[in-house]
Amino acid sequence: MLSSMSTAASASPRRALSDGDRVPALVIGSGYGGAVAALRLTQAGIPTQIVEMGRSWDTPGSDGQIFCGMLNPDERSFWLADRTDAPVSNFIGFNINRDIDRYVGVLDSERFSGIRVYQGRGVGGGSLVNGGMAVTPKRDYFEEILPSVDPNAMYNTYFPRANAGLGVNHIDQDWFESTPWYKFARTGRTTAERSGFTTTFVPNVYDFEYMKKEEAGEVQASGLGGEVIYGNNAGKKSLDKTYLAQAAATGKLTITALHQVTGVAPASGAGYDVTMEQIDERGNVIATKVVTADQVFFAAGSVGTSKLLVSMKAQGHLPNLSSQVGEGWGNNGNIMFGRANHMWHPTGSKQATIPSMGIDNWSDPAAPVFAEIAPLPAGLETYVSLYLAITKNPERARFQFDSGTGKVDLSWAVSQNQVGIDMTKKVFDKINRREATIYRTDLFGVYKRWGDDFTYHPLGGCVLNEATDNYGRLSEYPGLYVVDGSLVPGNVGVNPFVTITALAERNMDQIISTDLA
Ligand code: FAE
Repeated sequence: MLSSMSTAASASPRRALSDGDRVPALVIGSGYGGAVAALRLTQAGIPTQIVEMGRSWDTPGSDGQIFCGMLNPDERSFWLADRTDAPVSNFIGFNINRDIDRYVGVLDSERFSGIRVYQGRGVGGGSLVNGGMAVTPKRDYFEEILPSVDPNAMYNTYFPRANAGLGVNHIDQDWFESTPWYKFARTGRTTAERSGFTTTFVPNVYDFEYMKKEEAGEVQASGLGGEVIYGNNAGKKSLDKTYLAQAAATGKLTITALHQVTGVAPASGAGYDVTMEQIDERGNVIATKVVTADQVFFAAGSVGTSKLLVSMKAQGHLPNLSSQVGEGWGNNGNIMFGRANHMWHPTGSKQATIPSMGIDNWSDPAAPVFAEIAPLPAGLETYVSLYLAITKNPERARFQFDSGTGKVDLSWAVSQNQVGIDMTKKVFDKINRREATIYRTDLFGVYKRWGDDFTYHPLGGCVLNEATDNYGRLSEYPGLYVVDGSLVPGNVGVNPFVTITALAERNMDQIISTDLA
């Protein structure tokens, strides 16, 4: 278990990998799965190389800040895009996106034919851009989705280990009740409870004690300064400050940033050849390298890992991979939407960017919904209650290689979200009837009620005990492992990173003690 949290961002790359290098362990991606793998491998004494396509977010820009805020996005906001692509794209008839220079920004909205998938890019992966909501899933649902995993081991050992390693903390409830910064959450709670729904506080990796100091004006404002999806300049325990910093402290980790892995294939002799493209900060390929690794850990996220494996299988580089590779992808039932409150129910011109409360209707079989009461930190009173609903949407999709384009697409269609919308409506139609309020139709386009064409929570594509063995091994290829969100079968009922972290802890325990001892 991690003993202490380093506050120094000491997870910087020490050297870039060179063409022709031979290494013991290579981890593709530096999000939750990759950070856990790197820490446990380095602690076991194994020199470990992380290869990450995004940049290392440790150097300030010309404004003295590492990240840009949500109300003034610049090139640092989006991954190689000419225009921002904010999830809440419109307001009262206006598109609020703006043109930016193409740059290796921190948030990607990767477009497939039927869905946009938001992902973090950089050393720390999704932890750099997410809301920090750190939720352990309900045990009965976890047992339902992953029946091959021993729940006692998860709930007694690995979830507690993940929570400690991530630095999860709880909001001071007295402060929550009094601060103007959570007025939006209290309004969301009042209206939910008046319709008979249950609300719950949600733990977070944002340091709530730091946030109190922000309110007092004692420290730099971040969660109270309009920062989250394009990065937090302070306050958040992202992976570069927790797992990755601990791994770097062993002296056995190197991180090669701005390198995108494009291929993995058996090497002549032992191990695997990992092909990667080095890019500059404008996305131009400046070198192609091949590094040979004894062990390769796929931690490129649900989308990144699935795309790589599906294309390697289809192109004949890893032909024996299971036919389950690419299957079982879901969007965690994500639906975003807003309600228009009456003027006597303001949500506040001051809004913390970090969510702290959810509406928990998961146990209702007719409307299994866990809805985060989300902030809309516009800097002015909007009377909008915004929500990100996680629904028990059973729809799944697959990743498929298109030999014509050489690319991998995802078969998800927008219509597959209808079941999630129907579940959401059962809860929020009731609230609207009770409050005599309506849904906003101006936040996700022009007269568009539901943010149903994107997800924050891609899951699956390489499901545990289906595409891999019960510990993430790609058994057809000894030495290849999957450790990220692609192992989770499409839906986990809550925000996913605690589950991804805990599963990675469990699997790495097994892999290190049996395969690498
Ligand atoms: P991830 O963190 O995505 O890491 C994958 C890494 O691999 C990334 O750094 C990629 O740049 C890198 N990569 C990809 N392909 C390649 C390649 N070919 N070569 C080299 N590197 C590559 O994966 N979850 C919560 O639990 N609570 C929240 O409050 C929450 N809020 C969110 C808000 C936003 C805006 C977003 C986008 C996500 C949010 N999530 C939240 C989801 C969470 O961040 C996500 O489930 C995890 O980050 C997934 O972890 P993985 O390790 O699977």
